[in-house]
Amino acid sequence: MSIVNLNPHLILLHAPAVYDFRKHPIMYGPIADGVPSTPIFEMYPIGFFSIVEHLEKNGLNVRIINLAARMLGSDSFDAEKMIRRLEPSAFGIDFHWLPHAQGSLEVAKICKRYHPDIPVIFGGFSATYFYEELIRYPEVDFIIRGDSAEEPLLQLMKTITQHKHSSSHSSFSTIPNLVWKDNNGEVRINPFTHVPTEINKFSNNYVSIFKSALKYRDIKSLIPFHGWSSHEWLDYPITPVITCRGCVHNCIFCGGSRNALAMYCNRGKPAFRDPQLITEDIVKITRYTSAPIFIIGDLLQPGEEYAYTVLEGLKKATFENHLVFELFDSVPNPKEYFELIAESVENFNFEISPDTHDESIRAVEGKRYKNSEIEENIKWALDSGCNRFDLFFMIGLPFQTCESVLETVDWCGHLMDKFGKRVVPFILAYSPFIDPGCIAYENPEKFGYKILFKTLEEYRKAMLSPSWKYALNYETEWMTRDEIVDCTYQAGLKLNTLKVEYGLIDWDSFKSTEERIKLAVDLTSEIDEINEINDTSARQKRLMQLKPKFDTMLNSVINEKMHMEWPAAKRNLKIFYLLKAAILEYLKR
Ligand code: B12
Repeated sequence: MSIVNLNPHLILLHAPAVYDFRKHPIMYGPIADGVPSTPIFEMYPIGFFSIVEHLEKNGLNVRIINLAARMLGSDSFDAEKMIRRLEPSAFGIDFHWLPHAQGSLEVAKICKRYHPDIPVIFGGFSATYFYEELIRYPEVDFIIRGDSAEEPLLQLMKTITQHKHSSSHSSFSTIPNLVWKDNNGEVRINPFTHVPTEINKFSNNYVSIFKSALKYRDIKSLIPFHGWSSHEWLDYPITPVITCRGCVHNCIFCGGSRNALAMYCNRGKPAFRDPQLITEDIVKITRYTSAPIFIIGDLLQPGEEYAYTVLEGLKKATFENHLVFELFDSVPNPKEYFELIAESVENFNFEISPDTHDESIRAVEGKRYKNSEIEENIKWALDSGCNRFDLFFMIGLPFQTCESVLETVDWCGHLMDKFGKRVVPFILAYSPFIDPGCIAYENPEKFGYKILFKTLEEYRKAMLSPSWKYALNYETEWMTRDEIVDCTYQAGLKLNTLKVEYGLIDWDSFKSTEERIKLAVDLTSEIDEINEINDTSARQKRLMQLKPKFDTMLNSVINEKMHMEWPAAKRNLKIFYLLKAAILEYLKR
């Protein structure tokens, strides 16, 4: 543990969605109400973990700096000053989620301003989709396309570190999936051939991340989300376990669907990690934390046998962690499945996204299950001992009017009434963007959508809109942007009332959510009025006056974040075991 290498080969930077959000007056609205992060989207891609693991295994030093979380954590944190002091061989910036269009490019500009000779590498889903436009920004040197960047990035980093003192670029042309600029500034697009069909070597291993924290003596920069303080996260370090890359389903609005990934990530079919390895990953994680473990991807996706193998494995282990399972479809044999889960793990929770109560709308979206099947699933899950069953509903669907949305909220009331407090519904709008590459985005007319922005530059600017209404990239034949926003607030108010009625939330929580939604409604009209002002500086001045009010809604608008937290045991992170494992792994090298 003697070396503290302050100049790692690669520094992965995670930008805030908007740079510098602390200075821009923006009402982001409920765009992040369905996820643990704020609308700054401070959570970095989980793929950072497998990138760190793969590169470190191959002798490179990698450090993660979550600039977004550091900036949220402290008003005085100076990202520019921090970047100025860094001296890696390359910077890697994720442009995975489209809302980072403005922030990731601003951070790249800062890297270039202070370090014109250090290469800047982009990667992630949005970088892949918009690669042709992205590579033309002067602050971008390289893009690695695809959902599996580990190996091409390793090859690129080896080439960069070997060529540090030479001007030869020829070896870049053999790196798969790479998009780059040659010495004459010409864009070169290498074949997109690296799409692994097997992902067993990418474990869900968080030890390498803690090893990195030890090495750079910087845990604050690693905090994956809601980094108000590292202590809070240490209390609730929910840990994801990735089961696959790709998906078997084709939900029309999902940028990670089968067709979407075939279209822009060249992925012909999903790759699943072996079920025995999923069990091993989970058991390993339980040694370091007693926090909830979120299994990403429905275990039933590749078939019942896969799910049953994972569960049989878990049955042999003993742990108290709450496991969270996703359902992408209704379970064909719910009684048997939920009973098996109950036999295999002590604490379990579920989530499903029926999106609407209207079965015909759900079918257009690509989800064919019936309400009666959902109710059956909930019943069997709860009867078997499930602690909590979350349901997600969406606004902005084909054929969906605001009336239909409010009927969906009625159905939420029915479910809470029938099943009690363990059933927790959420409602959200597709926001800020319908995912590029998804079926609805690529064939908007077919589904009654109008896509309002197409280029990366339009998205970059959209993120600076004063209110989320103007950032929305779509409207439907059935709802304009105004109606989508208005309906989201109406649905939020109604669901909030039902939640207090059925005892899911307390009075204080009800009141604060109601006040926030009403404030958001008022601010929406005020922003509309301000938008009519022609003089840019007068407009900006008026918006700046509202910024303190906008900032009261950063944490959430229609759903309070704490209601999204899964049940968990106390004293979550077993730091001693984690440190021990990190040190052992460090010594192995
Ligand atoms: C799990 C998941 C989540 C989780 C966890 C996210 C996380 N921390 O990664 C949660 C639920 C929190 C989430 C939130 C959101 N998500 Co999400 N999510 C997924 C999901 C289902 C799986 C992702 C996964 O398994 N990744 C596997 C890991 C191993 O890969 P990876 O993280 O993508 O990283 C690899 C590559 O992308 C690349 N890469 C990534 N970064 C970089 C950087 C560099 C420099 C390089 C070279 C490469 C590189 O290399 C990595 C390793 O190979 C996908 C759908 C899908 N089928 O993929 C949607 C998906 C990625 N999410 C999406 C969206 C829109 C969001 C939200 C913006 C939604 C919202 N409005 O709240 C938020 C953003 C949250 C934030 N940043 O704070 C869209 C993205 C579309 C787009 N182009 O913008 C997707 C495609 C589908 C969807 N609608 O859900 N999400």
